Amino acid sequence: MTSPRCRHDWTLTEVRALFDLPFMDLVFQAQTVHRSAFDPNEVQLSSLMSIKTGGCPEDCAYCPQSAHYETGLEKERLAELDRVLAEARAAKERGASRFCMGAAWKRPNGRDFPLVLDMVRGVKDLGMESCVTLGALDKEQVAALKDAGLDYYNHNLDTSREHYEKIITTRSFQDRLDTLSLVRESGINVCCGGILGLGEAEEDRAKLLMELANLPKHPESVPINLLVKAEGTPLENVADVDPFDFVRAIAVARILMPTSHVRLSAGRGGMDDALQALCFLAGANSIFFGEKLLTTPNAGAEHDMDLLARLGMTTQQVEEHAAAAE
Ligand code: SAM
Ligand code: DTB
Ligand code: SF4
Repeated sequence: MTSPRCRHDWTLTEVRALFDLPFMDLVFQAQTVHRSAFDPNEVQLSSLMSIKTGGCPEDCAYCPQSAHYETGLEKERLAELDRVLAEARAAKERGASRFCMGAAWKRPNGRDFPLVLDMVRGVKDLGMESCVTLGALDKEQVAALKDAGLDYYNHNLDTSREHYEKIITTRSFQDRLDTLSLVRESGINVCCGGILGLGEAEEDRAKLLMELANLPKHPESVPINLLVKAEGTPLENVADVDPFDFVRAIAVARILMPTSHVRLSAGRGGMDDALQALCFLAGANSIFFGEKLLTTPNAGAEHDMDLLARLGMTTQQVEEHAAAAE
């Protein structure tokens, strides 16, 4: 495998031209790039747990956890350390290499934050990679997470800068970039991606992927979520994404960020096996694995293992992983 060149100067015209390619040409190009950096038959498994559910002050129009909408979700306090580590252990036994803990916060508070640091340490002690997503962070919090041994911080840009303000009004696109740059400077790996199906145009998808690829360093992990429509949110009745357009976005992400793990993220529950296989062909090489995402059902773990076996795919072990070198 020769290391592909990572570019950070993509233009919108170039990215749109990729989206405009005939489907077969695009997927072929993406698979070719994929093979230059990765074993095309290997997939990385991350398991998710919501450590603090609901009651979030942000108004993200897609999110069942926002306090702005009546979604019927029961609000919960921060989970106990023992329960978190029991879930992490179970995820490891099922084959997950990374444990991702999500909190419905705008930013972590002083009372709960030290407890999250204990969770990170506990997950590391199990020999798993750790990831958290806690909202905006300041410099001190980033340093404390790094000290605790955090491997990845998830903080999504979600959509284009222009579409962003139609989806979230309680924070700005720039706020997200600011936290991402603190995380990047600290040496913690960046997990950053977006959601398709927010009523965005194809141009917004191109702009989102261009924004990610033109960051000073590509995020090591790029989750591409398909909106899970949640009752009570403003987007509960938004139009479906054409499945081939979803595959196109995966393929473009792969071409733009050749050495990043592109994660086929939320929304797999509504996809059939053939569509998921197409996503792997287009360069996806990571999934969320386990019965639940944060608050909504995921594709079942048993079914996933069966699907991977039918495709002759293997799972990445923690030891094999080295942060993508650029
Ligand atoms: N509150 C923190 C934040 O927003 O950064 C962390 C948790 S938040 C639930 C993590 C990510 O989940 C969001 O950035 C969004 O991309 C994704 N997400 C939330 N609701 C979703 C949904 N209904 N469908 C797909 N992705 C969703
Ligand atoms: C990401 O990009 N997707 C995950 C994770 N990062 C934290 C979350 C998906 C949430 C889907 C809706 C839910 O289950 O609440
Ligand atoms: Fe809160 Fe995160 Fe949901 Fe937005 S996506 S409402 S910040 S939990």
